[in-house]
Amino acid sequence: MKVEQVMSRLRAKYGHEAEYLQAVQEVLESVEDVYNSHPEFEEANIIDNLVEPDRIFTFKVVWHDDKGRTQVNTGYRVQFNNALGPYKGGVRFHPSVTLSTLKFLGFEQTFKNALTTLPMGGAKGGADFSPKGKSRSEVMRFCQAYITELWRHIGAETDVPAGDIGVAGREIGYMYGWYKKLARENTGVFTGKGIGWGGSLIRPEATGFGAVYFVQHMLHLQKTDIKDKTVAISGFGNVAWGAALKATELGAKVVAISGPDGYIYDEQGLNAEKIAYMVELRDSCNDVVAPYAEKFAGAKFVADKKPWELKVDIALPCAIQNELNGDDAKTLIANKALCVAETSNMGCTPEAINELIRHKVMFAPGKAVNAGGVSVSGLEMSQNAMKYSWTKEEVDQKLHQIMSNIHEACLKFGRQPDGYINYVKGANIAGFMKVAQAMLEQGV
Ligand code: 2IT
Repeated sequence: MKVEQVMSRLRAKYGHEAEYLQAVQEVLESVEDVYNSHPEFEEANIIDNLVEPDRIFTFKVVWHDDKGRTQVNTGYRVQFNNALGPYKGGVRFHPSVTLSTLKFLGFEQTFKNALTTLPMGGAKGGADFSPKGKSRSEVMRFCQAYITELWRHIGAETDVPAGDIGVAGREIGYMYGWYKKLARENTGVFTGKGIGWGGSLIRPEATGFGAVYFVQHMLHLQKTDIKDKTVAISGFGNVAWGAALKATELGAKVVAISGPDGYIYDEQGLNAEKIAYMVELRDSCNDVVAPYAEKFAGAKFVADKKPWELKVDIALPCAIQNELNGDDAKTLIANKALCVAETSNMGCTPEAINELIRHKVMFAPGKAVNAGGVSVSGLEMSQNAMKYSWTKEEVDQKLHQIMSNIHEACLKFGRQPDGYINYVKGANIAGFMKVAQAMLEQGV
């Protein structure tokens, strides 16, 4: 396999799908050598088989807004690969969603889910719907219209959706409620469900908690700790919330959060009250962080900028793909940042990743760092199958163990001759080998 040949074939077919091509290229570059040392992979043409999604559903989502007007959006589900288990992955409602977005996310999810070691394949869904400014009943009608189209293609043993940007507990509730009416069954077909009706404890916190546990492993390996470190977080959604909560609990000082309108610099650091306010802002559905600076003295709002210009020890991109670019990476390096952990999926551009690795900054990719979310989704599926639930402590302990195993897998495949850990290589090779081996064993 030659990366350039595969990429030029994909570019000819999918030249307009920039995010998908970016995600595939990163993985292929990481695995090229290992793949080529396994002639049986090449013989079975695993690469061509693995870069194409198994199937894609695209559909029109028609719903009525509060004024009674008909609204039309485009909905998708990309079932990428089920070599390791039922298709599994979140649903994103955001105006930027295209097929390219969901193909990149489904591709990444396949390897991320492999890293968790739980039996889950990879998928992703969503729609170009903007929840911003929508009323509760508009969101409900949209979720119902989305599921009216999708319900036949999902199921507890087939494809298990969950949340992502714009989809949290409320939306999962509406989608699950509608699915039940249509399918006339009550199974664990979604994860991220409410605690009272099949959800798992710790699921809302899991992505952020898992990311901070992973960062702790990275820091401990370099004989340091998150305590007393300054942290910049982007975003103020579910993932940013979990990360802020755990980092603060472990004694770090979270000095920044951000939104589409700009970022907040809070020199004193977040605390429980401020984190609770951040959730209030999110739930308001206005998509702005600026009001934080009006509420808390000493906090500053910087319009239309990202928090990567701040001097911090740790940067956690927690918002969306390609939110940290090459120039941001250069600024962080100049400011002597210790660690950048991608908590959003593909949060850093290839230029940013190259800069960070070239300067030997600790850097880990989303599919390792943010795997805690889907891991607890996997644990929610286990609990649903058992018709039983674990305590908070039990789930948290399992999450700890999974993040520690993922870190070990990254070390195994990512340690460079000079001792630097290339977590991108480590995560990509570990995830890829597992999926490729399963595909080979199951035949075509
Ligand atoms: O990107 C992700 O891993 C998620 N949005 C969570 C997926 C899941 O199935 O819990």
